[in-house]
Amino acid sequence: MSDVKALKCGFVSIVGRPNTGKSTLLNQLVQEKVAIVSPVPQTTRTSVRGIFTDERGQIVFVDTPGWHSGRDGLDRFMNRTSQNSLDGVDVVVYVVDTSKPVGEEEHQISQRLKSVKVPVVMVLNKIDLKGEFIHQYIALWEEAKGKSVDQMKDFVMIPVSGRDGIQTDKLVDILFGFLPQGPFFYEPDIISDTPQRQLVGDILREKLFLLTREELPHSIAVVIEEMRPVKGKTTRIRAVIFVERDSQKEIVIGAKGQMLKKVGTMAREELEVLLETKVFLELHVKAQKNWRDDQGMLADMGCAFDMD
Ligand SMILES: Nc1nc2c(ncn2[C@@H]2O[C@H](COP(=O)(O)OP(=O)(O)OP(=O)(O)O)[C@@H](O)[C@H]2O)c(=O)[nH]1
Ligand SMILES: [Mg+2]
Repeated sequence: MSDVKALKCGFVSIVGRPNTGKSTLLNQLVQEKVAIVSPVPQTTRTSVRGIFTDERGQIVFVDTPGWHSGRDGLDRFMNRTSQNSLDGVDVVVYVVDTSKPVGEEEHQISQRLKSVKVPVVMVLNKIDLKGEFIHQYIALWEEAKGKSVDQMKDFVMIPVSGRDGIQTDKLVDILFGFLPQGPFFYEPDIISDTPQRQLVGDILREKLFLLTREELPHSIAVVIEEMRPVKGKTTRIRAVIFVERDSQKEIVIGAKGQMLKKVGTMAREELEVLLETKVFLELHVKAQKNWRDDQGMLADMGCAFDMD
């Protein structure tokens, strides 16, 4: 490793509205799946760290839940998590989806971000889809700041495709340019610090999001009740899938249990690679009304407030 004094190390928060590709970008940047991804908005519910290290230094990326307008307990936790991620970071990466027009949520986000004290990098994402609305996002930022982009200090825009890795190396170069000198925060071979139980629950939730449609994903939560090695070669996992209504329970289970079986098979394949053991997966489905406002349940899922 090069001279420690010359290393650049810092924290970079990745924020934006739901579904703009924040988690996909994080996975691309650290070259590993550390955050789950789905076509459904509000996939990410807790902040997830992904750590990039090379001879230049270390970037600790903090992926966050997409900012949205919902108001129940989980929504408030998610939005506050994103808001808190702005504290103490060295750079904010603001990810926008250039294949979609600017919407109301985007106006609120740009208002929140306009006064952050650290450099903001606007990632004009999904450029593989041709970036039809790029100009709207530039105008949005100019409106929020009250001046044109070329008059802005510490503001950079970069078109990127997180999915295809277009210009993501360039983004890393830009970020290193903003980071202070300092020592590593993590050992160089660490890519994520997400607790394994949380990742296992998230992987199950990702499969449920991919296989169920429409509004159902917002009603789904996964709690890992048990996870332990059996005879060294197998991991036994018991998970409870919570939904809000009995009718949703039927959808998750599916005719003759087909849906649940599919979810289990897809999740098990990925979990066996992650845990490097065989996996025995026991899934239960329970209906619990209003779990999104139940502080105890939210705490079990790692979605609890520390205060108030
Ligand atoms: N075409 C294209 N699709 C992308 C790109 N990045 C992400 N996607 C897709 O956009 C959808 C959302 O991606 P996520 O990474 O889950 O988005 P997110 O911003 O983390 O979403 P939340 O966690 O809900 O806030 C998925 O279907 C991705 O495959 C990209 O660069 N190009
Ligand atoms: Mg996400």
